[in-house]
Amino acid sequence: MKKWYSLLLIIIIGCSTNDKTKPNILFIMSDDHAYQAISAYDNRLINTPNIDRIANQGILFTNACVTNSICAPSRAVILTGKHSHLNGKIDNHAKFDDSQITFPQLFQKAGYQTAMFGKLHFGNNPKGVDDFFILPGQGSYINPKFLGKDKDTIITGYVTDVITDLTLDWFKTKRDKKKPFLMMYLHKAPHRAWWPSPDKFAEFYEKEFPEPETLFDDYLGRGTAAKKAEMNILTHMQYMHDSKVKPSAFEQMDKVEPEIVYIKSDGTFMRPNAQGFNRSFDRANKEQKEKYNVTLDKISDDFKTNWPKMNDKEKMRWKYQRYMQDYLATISSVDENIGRVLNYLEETGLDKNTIVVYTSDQGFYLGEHGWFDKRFIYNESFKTPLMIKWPNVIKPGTTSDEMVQNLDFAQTFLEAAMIKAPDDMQGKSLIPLLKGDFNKWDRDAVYYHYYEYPSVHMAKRHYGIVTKKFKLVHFYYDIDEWELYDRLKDPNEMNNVYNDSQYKDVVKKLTQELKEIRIKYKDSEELDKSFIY
Ligand code: SGN
Ligand code: CA
Repeated sequence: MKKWYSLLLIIIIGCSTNDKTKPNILFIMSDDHAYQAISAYDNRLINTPNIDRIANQGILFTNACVTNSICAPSRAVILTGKHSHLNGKIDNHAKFDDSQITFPQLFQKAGYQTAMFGKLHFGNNPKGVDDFFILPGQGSYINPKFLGKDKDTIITGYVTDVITDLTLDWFKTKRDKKKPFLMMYLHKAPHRAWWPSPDKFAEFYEKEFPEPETLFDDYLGRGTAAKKAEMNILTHMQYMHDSKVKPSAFEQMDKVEPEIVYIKSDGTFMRPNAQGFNRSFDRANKEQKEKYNVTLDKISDDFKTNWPKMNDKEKMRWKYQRYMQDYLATISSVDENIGRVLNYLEETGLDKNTIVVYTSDQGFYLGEHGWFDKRFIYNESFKTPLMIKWPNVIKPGTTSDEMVQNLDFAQTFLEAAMIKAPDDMQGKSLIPLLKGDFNKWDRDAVYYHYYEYPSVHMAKRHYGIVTKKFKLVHFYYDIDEWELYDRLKDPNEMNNVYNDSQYKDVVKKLTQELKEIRIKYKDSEELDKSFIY
């Protein structure tokens, strides 16, 4: 009998120690989710009650940002804890060197059970995960294909639901209860071309959204980079591919407009945008197509009737509404599906010892400055949503405006799991901020470096330093221009004050700090040149 008691005691102590000492981690990341489209940050566009649960029960970061605002590079920074110039994945095209240590490998080695479902964007064999189903490259919204550990598969359904089903199925049938887990639950939505589920498509088509103040920005207070970028909703967003006007709607139009049809050098014209539309829509089966068609036909009818009468301002407004209807509809699915996973954790009691993180691989423009897409160090693309809940550690309802980056995630998770971080990781663990030890946080500035140019959207190469108050940027490669923004006085970043004499001292001080931070993170002009190809 005595033996039994001691054994029971050992088991109880063993379990509870394990519970307390090794938290589970649920890392949720979406692709291109703007903080403007999360009600915990801003409720003008959409309500996201489930994502908000994470912020309400934990901490919300209002100055969280990325080091390089583009998909695959951001993911490489998160996995390695190193800036792009050191991990080598400077843009979406560079190869990811998978001989590098990534944080999931360290978790796996330390006895965690690890899994990954959804969009990684590179590689077909993610290292350090016991189980995975990842989308090949960008993946598809409708009936997506997945690369699996044992075999590849195509799953019928809408991508956000499917990724969640895979995640929940893993929890229910594969989780090893004796081990803590690291789950990487990675959404494809709301990436371009913003295909919602058929139901959300119909629901959101009926809605109208407020326009941002700077929708009609003429970029006069800015430099060459903003003027030359190809991400304007009026000029660069495509009627078929993005606004989802059916290709057939154009065939019935008697006028050929250069902005919707490309004239080839031999005088014939083609409809390149139809390819994008078809690539997504053709994946739908008969039943799905019928559902989508109800809304698609409404869009096409509206377009055919009204577009010929519209001036440029009206076209901009029309495209903006179409954009928001679809983008936000995809977010609504993300939010509901996150709710399913959070509910599961609560129902099983797993929530008590699980750190839940919600973030995006970068921010996104929702019409601010007339733009969609990302890439720039300017606010909407530089900042990214970040909220973390950790019961009994993070005080519910905390907000922090500290300058934190996706570079910090690896070291934060490793410290939470009491795993030693490699010395060459370049971030800073956020644990003091999570524990409310705000005076133990001593970072004033972060470093940023974007490379992918020339490329789609033509955002020029640049690097810069950002503090809570200022942003100093150097555009280089084919131009040599400097910009300074006063983040507090000019939150919309309408005026470059680099040459304003009032900011002479700020420019001097920040230029020196930028030099120092480049040295600190081991970036240099030589490296800049080595990445020019
Ligand atoms: C595609 C998109 C771009 C987007 C890049 C990179 N065009 O090329 O708008 O900037 O991906 O996105 S699309 O017509 O194919 O939708 S990233 O998130 O993968 O970096
Ligand atoms: Ca992205």
